[in-house]
Amino acid sequence: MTTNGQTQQFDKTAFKAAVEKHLTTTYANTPTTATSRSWYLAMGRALAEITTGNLLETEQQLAEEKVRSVNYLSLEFLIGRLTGNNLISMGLYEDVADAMKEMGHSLTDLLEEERDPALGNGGLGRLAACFMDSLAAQEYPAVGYGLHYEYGLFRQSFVDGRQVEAPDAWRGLEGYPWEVVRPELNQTVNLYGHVEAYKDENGNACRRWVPGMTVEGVAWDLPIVGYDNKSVYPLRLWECRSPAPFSLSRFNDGDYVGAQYSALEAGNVTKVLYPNDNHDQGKALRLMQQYFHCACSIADILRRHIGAGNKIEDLAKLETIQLNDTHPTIAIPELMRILLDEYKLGWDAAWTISSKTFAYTNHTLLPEALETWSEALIAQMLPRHMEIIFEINHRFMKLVEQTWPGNNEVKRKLSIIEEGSQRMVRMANLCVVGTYAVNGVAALHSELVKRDLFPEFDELFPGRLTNVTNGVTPRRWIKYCNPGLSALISEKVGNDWPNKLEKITGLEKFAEDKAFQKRYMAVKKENKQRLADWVKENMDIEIDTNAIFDIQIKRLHEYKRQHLNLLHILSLYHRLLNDPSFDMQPRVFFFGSKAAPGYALAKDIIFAINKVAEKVNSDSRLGGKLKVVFIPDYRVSLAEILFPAADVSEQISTAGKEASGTGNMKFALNGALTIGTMDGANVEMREEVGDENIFIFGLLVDEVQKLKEEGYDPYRYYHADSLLRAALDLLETDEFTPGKPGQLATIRHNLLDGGDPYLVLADFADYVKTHEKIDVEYRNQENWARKAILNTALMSKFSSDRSIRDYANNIWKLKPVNR
Ligand code: GPV
Repeated sequence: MTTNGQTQQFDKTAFKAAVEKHLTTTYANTPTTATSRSWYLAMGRALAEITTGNLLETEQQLAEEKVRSVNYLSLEFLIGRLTGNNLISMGLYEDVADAMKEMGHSLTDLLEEERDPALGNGGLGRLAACFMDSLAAQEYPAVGYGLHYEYGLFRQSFVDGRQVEAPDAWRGLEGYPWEVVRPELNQTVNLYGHVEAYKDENGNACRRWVPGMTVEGVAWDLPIVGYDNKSVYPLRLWECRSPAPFSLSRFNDGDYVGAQYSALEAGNVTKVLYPNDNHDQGKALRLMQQYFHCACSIADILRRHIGAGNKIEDLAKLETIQLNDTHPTIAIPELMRILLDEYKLGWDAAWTISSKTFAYTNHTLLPEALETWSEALIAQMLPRHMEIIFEINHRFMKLVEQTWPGNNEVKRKLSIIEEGSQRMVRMANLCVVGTYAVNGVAALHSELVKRDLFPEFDELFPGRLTNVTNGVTPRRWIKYCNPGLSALISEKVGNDWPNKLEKITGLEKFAEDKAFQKRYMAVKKENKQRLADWVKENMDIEIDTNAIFDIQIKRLHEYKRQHLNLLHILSLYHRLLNDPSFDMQPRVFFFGSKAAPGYALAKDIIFAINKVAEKVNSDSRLGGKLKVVFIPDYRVSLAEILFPAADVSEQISTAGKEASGTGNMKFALNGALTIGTMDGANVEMREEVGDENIFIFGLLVDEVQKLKEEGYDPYRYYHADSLLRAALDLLETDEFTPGKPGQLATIRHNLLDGGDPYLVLADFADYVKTHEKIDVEYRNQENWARKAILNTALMSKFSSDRSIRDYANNIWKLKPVNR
């Protein structure tokens, strides 16, 4: 029996009985015939009994105490597998491992049965998951609101080197053991129709939405388990259902079958996650998802608020709503609509509440990612919301006129409505106007938000634009994924570092300690072996753990410059084959990345890397010095193997383009050295570890801007640098695609003649030179060990616990509530 956070005491006998009960009654299996999958499911259900109980108790306590909470609205929560992580938070990992062993099963094997819930694309969705973990670990009252997609991010495979997408039915046939449906929290969501004017009982002119269709929102709760405490918060995911025929107009017209048919279509709102990262596609179904998410979430927030006996006027005192990028912006006019049309508040009273309730996080400056929706589309799907947006803008334009009288240029720039052949609603502008705080996600990014994206807004609303530097949860990203390193850290600094990451700084004094260096590097070696074993088993590629493991794992995007990495690999290939004096440490380059299905160049880059890998890995002339491994279907559970195994972390975006990055932090915490540009959070990581312990290269933000103004000429670099020329020209040949020259030429063409906005060739020479430095530094293993240890020791700033405290103290004004 053990005492810990989530259970008063763990009763092993009772737990085993609960597992067996679920095995037989929930999953219709017997202990003798059940597969590992059934055992995993039964174990998950037995554990979820504990967390669901604690979730309900937490919910009730917070409602009774009338405490202030944050509501984190996000279209994506990339939570990854929950079982192993929840066991750690519950303090039950060892106990449950014992219990399952007594039942004849290895816990680690059972954990492999869980399919990743991939309800997000990349950094933005994973950040939301880390933030929920940190809110619960520190007991800041919170509810996460997202969508219960039937299919998460697609599963990726390679066919002849090309990405192929398949649906990701993450729940399987049996359903996900950690989720519980909450039918009493159902919501009804309206769509389409028109707005009508009417007079209320006092003769006041009012307006109301007469919807054309309704759909049902079903709430599914996943438990966010507080580490080492008794709090469990809900991650509430809405599923769209359309159980009844509900095209009201067609139904009333007697078109019964037609009404049913469109109801079926509406039932598809939460079918699938849009697979775009940092890119706005402008599809009507996506707007419907966004509104469905916001309507359900706002209604649920109001249900909780009013249900606990609070007045609507006190909403902003007790609730704050964080918008994770602009994806949930439509929540602003939705709350306004409810306050105006349902609670009958006047505009000013409603606006005061709404604009003090919402805050907004900006995650990108990339123009193609800044969302706009056509007025026509919004007016058709959400007619009353379009009216409210116009009214918000009308009043805002008056403020702009007062501040800059007669200046139409600034009006055009700041307006929520973009004029043009078709008028568009700029969601970011609506967010800045309609919230009390706007933050970027790293110091550099937040400065650029003020300087380049919203300079006039910063003047108009001084203090509204701020920074909260991102972070990652040390529970999943060290303790769970790197048990070897965790044991070593605990031995040196005590075992409370997972929720007090400042403690990890205590490792600094062991950086020079030879014995410690050996043990630290031995852990790294074990982690490299774990990855090598995975690669052998799943891809049948042999790799040597003495090689430098150089890893780039992130979504595929031109701005992240996987093709710069590829050019470096091609340059090494060229030198190994053509320069007898050239020597290098053996290196394995790993990639893990999904391309948006419609992003042709990104898919071409995947194809090129795979083709280069095929050739390089079997080319005996290279003497095993160079290997390339593109891990298929990169996802959170593979990230957990990759981060701990890295020697070198690739963070090579064009300066000014990566808002923060969070993989960079996970690598450094796990003792990889970064090769990176002065971009996003790399800048702050350099501040923490010092210039000697990070490999910085490339143009600075201002140099990028200057070069663009002067006119970037890729051929200048091509003609001046024979190595670059050799690398690029290899892409024209059939070296990697025997008998089919030109198959990789699109990349070369894009970089030389495509007006590459990411200046890949401009950073190539410095990138290569910096990699040569890495090669030299790695040869001295004591030197490398010292730097790696210092990276782990000096990363405490990048705990998402610190990020959440920044939000709580500086933006949300939120206090922890201990259970
Ligand atoms: I906007 N981000 C993302 O993953 N998807 C998006 O659609 C958008 C932003 C990312 C940024 O690219 C990263 O730099 C950042 O670290 C992350 O959001 C979390 O803030």
